[in-house]
Amino acid sequence: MRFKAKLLIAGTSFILAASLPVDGQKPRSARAKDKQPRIQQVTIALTEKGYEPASFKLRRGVLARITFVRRVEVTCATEVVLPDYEIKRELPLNEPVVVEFTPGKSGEFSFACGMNMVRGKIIVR
Ligand SMILES: [Cu+2]
Repeated sequence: MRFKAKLLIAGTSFILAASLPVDGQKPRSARAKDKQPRIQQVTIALTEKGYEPASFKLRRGVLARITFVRRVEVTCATEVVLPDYEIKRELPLNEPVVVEFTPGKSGEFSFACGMNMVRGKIIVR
C-alpha cells in the first residue's frame, strides 16, 4: 500500500510538471498539454500504524483528489475529517473513499479521525 501511494504521488509530480510552462522552451505539443486536466491525486491508506503516508504535499489552486482507504478493521478511525475543507466522510473497510477539493491557501492543514486521535497533515504550497 505504501508502494502504491508513492507511485500515485510520483504520477502527480509528472502531471504537474507537464502542465507547467518551462521558460525559454517551447512545449513539443502545447495543444495536447493544454488539454491535460490540472489535478493532483494522492492515496492515503489507514493501517494499524495510522495514515500512510501521514503527510503529503499539495499545490495551491490545483484540484486535489484524495483517496482514503481504511485497511484495518479494528480502529477508531472509521471516519476522516478535514476541518479546513469542511469534509467529513465515513471510511468503510477496504472501500476507497474519494474526496475532492481545491486548496486555496498555503500552509499546513490537518486531517484526522472523528476524535482527532489519528492524525495526518497536508502541506499546501
Ligand atoms: Cu479516533
